[in-house]
Amino acid sequence: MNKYAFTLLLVLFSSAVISFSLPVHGEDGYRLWLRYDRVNNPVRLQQYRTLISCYEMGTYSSVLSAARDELVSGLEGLLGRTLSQVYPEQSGIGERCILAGTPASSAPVRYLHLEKELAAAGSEGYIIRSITLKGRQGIVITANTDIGVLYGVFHFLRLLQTQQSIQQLTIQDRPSLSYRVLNHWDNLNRTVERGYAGESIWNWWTLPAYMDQRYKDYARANASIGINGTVLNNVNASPLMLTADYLEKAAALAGLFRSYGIKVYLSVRFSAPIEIGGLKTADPLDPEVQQWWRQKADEIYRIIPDFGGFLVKANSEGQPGPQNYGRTHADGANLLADALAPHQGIVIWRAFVYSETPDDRAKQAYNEFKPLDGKFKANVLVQVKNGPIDFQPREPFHPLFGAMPQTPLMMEFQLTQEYLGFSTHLVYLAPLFKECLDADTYTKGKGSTVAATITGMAGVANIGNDRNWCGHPFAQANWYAFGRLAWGGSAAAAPEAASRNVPALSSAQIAEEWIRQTFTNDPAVVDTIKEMMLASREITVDYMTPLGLHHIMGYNHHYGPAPWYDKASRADWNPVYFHKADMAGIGFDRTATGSNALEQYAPEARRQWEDSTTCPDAWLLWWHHVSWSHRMLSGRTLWEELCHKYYTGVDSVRRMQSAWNTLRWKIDPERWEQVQMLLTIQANEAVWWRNACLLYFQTFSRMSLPAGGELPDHDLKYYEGLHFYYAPGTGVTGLEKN
Ligand code: GCW
Repeated sequence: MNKYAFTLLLVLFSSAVISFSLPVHGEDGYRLWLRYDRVNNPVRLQQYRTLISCYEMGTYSSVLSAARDELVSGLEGLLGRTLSQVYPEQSGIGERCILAGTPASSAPVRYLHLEKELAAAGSEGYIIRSITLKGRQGIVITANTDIGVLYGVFHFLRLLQTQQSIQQLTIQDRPSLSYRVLNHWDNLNRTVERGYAGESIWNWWTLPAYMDQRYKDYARANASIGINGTVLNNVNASPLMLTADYLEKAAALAGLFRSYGIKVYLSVRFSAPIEIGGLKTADPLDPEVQQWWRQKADEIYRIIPDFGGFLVKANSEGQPGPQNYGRTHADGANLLADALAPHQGIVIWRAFVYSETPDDRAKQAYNEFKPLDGKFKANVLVQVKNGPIDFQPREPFHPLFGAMPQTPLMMEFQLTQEYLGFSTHLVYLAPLFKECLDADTYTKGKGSTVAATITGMAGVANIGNDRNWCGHPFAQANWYAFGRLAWGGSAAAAPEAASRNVPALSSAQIAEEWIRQTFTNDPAVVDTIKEMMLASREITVDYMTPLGLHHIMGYNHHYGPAPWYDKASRADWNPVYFHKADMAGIGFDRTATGSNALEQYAPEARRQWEDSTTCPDAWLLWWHHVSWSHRMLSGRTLWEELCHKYYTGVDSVRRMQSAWNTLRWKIDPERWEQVQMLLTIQANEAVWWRNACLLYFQTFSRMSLPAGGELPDHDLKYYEGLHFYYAPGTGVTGLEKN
């Protein structure tokens, strides 16, 4: 073989190797918002390359080595070149180095004397600064703790990923809430209650020996947005979770997550002492039961020394609880709190309770919990859903916020879109979260926002083992937004936030950050996507549950519209219970003439809703039963407005489709195509919601659909007759009908 033929062969061979070693999945969404592709803006790239040429780390702990790995892989990807590690002398740094560490772990950081700034950073905050030390320029990322350094590293990488200037940095940040926790509703058989992104990411079968790469990437993603806790299993909990075998598995995850500042928590079943402990009772006042929980807690802390604590759903939707023994929620929570207290663990006790009584379901949690304020042990937090019913597309804030001043409260938001189109609808939830967090409870006078009444935030996870984690490429944004809002969504949140020197994050800012990191920094594309995202929640409200309607979806699986449904065994599981449509009108009267749920709010809060002639249209049917010809604030009659909303909702989804179509060649083909297909589903389902709901409500209003509007392509009977086998998220066998 001559020299040229040999060279040719070599070239062919190496290109074959290169093409085989390219990632099999193009842009498949797996990397979430941590893509670290080379910066494609030449001016920025130049700046970054000029300012960064090496790095120095404080002496390693496992957290600092996670920080170093992230910093190096992130910077090398973004800058497109390798960085050298420099080992600094006592008081110096390498030229153009990133210096990361705490004063305790790094001599040059100590030499900078940032004590004053660090005093304000708390135990999780950080400082990022441009510095000059002995004539050498660099950037320092420092904190009081190793985890603060890791958070700082992620912040720094975000600056580069979103192509911000890194000249003259003077950043100081810290979280506004102490507990920022994901709640997985994952079962031990890997089904996920209300999960629409495949199976559970926890492979309980192969744990603890096999540690999937996903577990680490999950931890990285969470740490990058400041999430510091995860509840691994469903609140409808299996008692098996507390057996030695499963605790081993949880311990393996905890061991990995520890390097990312994430504590593991477990949901527990209140009757576990009976089911796995062989006791006759789970009565919280029984000494044997108390001892059983104490021993269980000791056992857990022996293998998970930094275990976070327990999350409990008790006496709710059939779950056992203290009331089975005539005891209160406080008795139940305190039982577990006492067991965890010696280990600094906490109990997160859910307030999502309602029973089969004639009383308005919206009032029950408040009635149950408000009198218990002051009765909980110090390590109990009460976790309250954002609204008084159940994660609907729009609800007023829960009346418990601000009503239990002696009890720390956790906010519970739902990231998984149980009631907002599963993972086939594009719905960006930050505006829903912000609407609640920014609402004024007036419980301590004007400006007592919901955010100011909480100590932590829980998000019901939307994560599964789908390649892109969340099913819909845009559902990732809800995970991202949850973390960012728990970190910095409320300037006013107590008490640490007072020392944050940055304003509260807005939905738009969070969307922009996410788009730039996840899709592209091209400003025109960012704007188009951002506009879609910001409008999407209101659009969904319009085509699903406008004007304060709620809970009118399919029974059990909660898929699609079923406002007619009235066959559930309990009244308050039926859509008809919630909309109360009749010949006279529609809506739930929760004023003094009705259930008077209004009285659970402070007078100033009440005032905005209590009069049907001044109540904002968006909330009207939540609070009032009004006639079909009621005059809305918009000037239309109720029936006209209802039609208008449903029709506008559909039109707006179609506008989202057109907007997306303009991005055909501007983002990667894989995700473009996925979203395009999903938007088609969303558009079809919006039409379905509109037609089914309007045809049904029309049987009461007896008024006509808008002249010239699209006519329903089926009659009401057809919509009523639809049923769905294998709708995801219920864990049912497929034979059950809706
Ligand atoms: O929204 C309802 C869901 C249930 C869920 C319950 C809860 C985990 O339909 O699937 O159960 O809320 O929050 O406990």
